[in-house]
Amino acid sequence: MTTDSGTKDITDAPSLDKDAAGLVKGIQRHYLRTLGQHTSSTSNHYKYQALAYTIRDHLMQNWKNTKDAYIEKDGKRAYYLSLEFLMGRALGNAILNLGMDDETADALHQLGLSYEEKIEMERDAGLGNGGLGRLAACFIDSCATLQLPVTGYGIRYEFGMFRQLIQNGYQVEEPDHWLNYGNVWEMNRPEYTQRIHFGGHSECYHDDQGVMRCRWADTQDVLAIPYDTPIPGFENGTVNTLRLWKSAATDEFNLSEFNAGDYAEAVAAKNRAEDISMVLYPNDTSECGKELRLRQQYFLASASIKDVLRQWTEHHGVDFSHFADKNCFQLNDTHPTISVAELMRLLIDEYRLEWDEAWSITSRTMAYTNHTLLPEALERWPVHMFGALLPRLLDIIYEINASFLTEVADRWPGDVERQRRMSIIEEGDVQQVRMAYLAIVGSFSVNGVAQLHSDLLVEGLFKDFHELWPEKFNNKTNGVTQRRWMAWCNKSLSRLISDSIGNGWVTDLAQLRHLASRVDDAGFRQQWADCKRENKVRLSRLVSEKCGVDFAPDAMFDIQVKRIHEYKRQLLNVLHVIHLYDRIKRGDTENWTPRCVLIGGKAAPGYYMAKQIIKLVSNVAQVVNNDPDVGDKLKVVFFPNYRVSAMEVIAPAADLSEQISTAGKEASGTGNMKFMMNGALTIGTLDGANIEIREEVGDENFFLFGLNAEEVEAMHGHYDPNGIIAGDEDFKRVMTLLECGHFSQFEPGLFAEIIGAIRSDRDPWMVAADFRSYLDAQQRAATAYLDQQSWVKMSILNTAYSGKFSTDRTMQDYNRDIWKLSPIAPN
Ligand code: 26Q
Repeated sequence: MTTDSGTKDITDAPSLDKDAAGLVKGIQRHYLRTLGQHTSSTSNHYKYQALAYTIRDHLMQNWKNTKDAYIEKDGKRAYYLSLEFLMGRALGNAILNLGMDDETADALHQLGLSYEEKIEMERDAGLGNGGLGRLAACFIDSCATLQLPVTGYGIRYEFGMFRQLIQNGYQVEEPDHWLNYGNVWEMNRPEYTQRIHFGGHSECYHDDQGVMRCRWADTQDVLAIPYDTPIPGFENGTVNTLRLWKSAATDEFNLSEFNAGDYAEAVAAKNRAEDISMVLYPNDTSECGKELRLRQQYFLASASIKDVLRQWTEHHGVDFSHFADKNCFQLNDTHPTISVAELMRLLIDEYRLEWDEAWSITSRTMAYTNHTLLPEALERWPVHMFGALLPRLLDIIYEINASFLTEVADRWPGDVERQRRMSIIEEGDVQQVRMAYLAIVGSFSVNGVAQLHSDLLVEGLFKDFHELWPEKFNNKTNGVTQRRWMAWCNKSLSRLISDSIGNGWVTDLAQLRHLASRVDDAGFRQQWADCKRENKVRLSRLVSEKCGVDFAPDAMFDIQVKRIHEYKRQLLNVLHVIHLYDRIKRGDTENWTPRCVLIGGKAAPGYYMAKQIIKLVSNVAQVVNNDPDVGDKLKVVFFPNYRVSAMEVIAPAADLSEQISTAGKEASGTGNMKFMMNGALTIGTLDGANIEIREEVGDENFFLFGLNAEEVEAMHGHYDPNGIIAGDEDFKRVMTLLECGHFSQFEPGLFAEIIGAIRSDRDPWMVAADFRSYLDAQQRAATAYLDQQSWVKMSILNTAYSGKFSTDRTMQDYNRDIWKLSPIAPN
């Protein structure tokens, strides 16, 4: 036997040449040696992979140096716990952040390969539904750029967000097997596998000191295997980590398979273990209550917390006295909130801390972000399901609740109604665990994601908790990363901006304000308009390919892309389209502004109304696009399979960004920020971050309409949509077209439910209430677009004043107020 002790260090890899020649060599080497390819005609996919491996090589040393520095400096660390990370593609982002864009283009040119084709070969990592998942991706990007020691923890779903096909105007879901051709960016780390418990029961016993303790016995265990993805910062040598867990059966399952008597049951049990990380739930509200989803949540929480405790005990032993000063978990909505109980369980049952000490640590370590104002979207789990799956955690939650309710009773003696309202356990036919309340009680910080949202939380949903602990509540307005959402996806505009004000904006977005002084420069405006036009041509090509409809690049590109939801009011958008169609048919087209309307987004597979709305958009598009009277005055498409990589083409091409949710319902919105940054004007309500967008850009550069949140609330009980329709000639004509079956020629009654919803005085989204003011705002936008000089000025100002909406700013706010981490540069 020999042991490892040579004269050379295995970790001391030779450095790589970052120039085009070095890249060419790398690509050739990986093509032959890593991928075993020997003909140059093989599919683009291997060429993409060879390039991706070559770029990945350049991240590895930085990744190691970053980890070394974090261990050496032993500073405070934060963990972003999220059931979703909607990463999209990684290659272009890595090239950009390494500062190797020109070299890559050069190398590919030398090899006679098309850059864009290679980029297009990468599958989106669609491990998220929408805003919340994409926010997590932008956050970890910004943390790496700010050199903050933050690790993302999530689930490595075998199937991400479904692929959306449109067949006969209807959404059809197809599984997204994104790992089919392998994933260049992930590194399997089986040595950090964790064991996760389910089922069994909790029992009390006396330990070797005679102390009464509890434990979780007779559990069925599942393995959690980590896969790490590098998260590069922008040109700063930092590479952080996104750690995603895959579930696997334990060896016991494999052994028991040989036991013929139980064979079928053993295989089924193995499947149940491997099911956990099989699929992302494709709904973006928590209506489901499915046991598998609860398993996923606990799986993520337990694996991640155990991983953090493993690292802690490796360096600090079992002394937890400084744990809360050195660690912080940020809970992305209530989805990973079971972490509160899991950390308590591990500290008490495994590390034998006293309850009070464990609680002090836990409640100084957890921070919770809320992403919704809809009361029906607050997560609840039936107590009986919880108890069967996670019995020991339910014990702990009961105990947390008991001491919490004592605190409430001390503060408001005799107020039993308040105790009932605030209890973590909801009483009723079926008892439920209220996850948001567990999150608030267990955290030292609770934040909303835009100022209005945070204000409404403390006035409404969380009012009682705010009265008890006002100091916990705070706002952190969302953002997006300008590296992906400007520097990468809009290269022509980025170049123009950098030529004009320097490239500091890439890491300091507020610098964009220097563009404001350029609006009076006609030459600059022309260049700005040229970039927009180029981006519109690019989108037109995509629309023509995917939808078979021609978008004329000089028309106004009017765009609404986001999940399909009644509260987001894609329906209001359609009503406006029908109104424009009706005007064209009536010849009311003086001073017409040609428009191309694009609507895209996925509906939760079980959300009937959302799917009907997709069908309505498709049918209206069919009629409008094929009517010779309409011609180029109006085009409409439903864009299929909207996702991160589609937005990278859509946002740069938008003229008008539709942010038209019922006021008080959209927590923040982040698509609105991507559009603004790329020079689109917003037509929007006073909802979510729209309010702050308008504050930044000025009301003269924003098309505002609709009731505000207060007016929406006051309208309940007085809302009379039929009266509104009857009093508005335009609205009457639109409803007549809908109701006479003009958009459902061969299927009368197809849109009956949609019509019913618009006409219902209990329509919670009050589509009719905002119809007139929406049409007026649309007319203002159309008129404004006719004056291209002034439109381009407004476009420039939107970009110029988008500086606040960088996740760099958002992360600095989280760090200043919640995490309190020191930046650490790699070794
Ligand atoms: C929960 C339990 C069971 C099944 C599904 C879910 C679930 C999954 C995803 C619940 C909610 C979501 C996603 C919510 C979401 O994306 N919210 C959006 O978050 C953005 C980032 O803060 C905001 O900008 C949006 O306003 C908000 O709608």
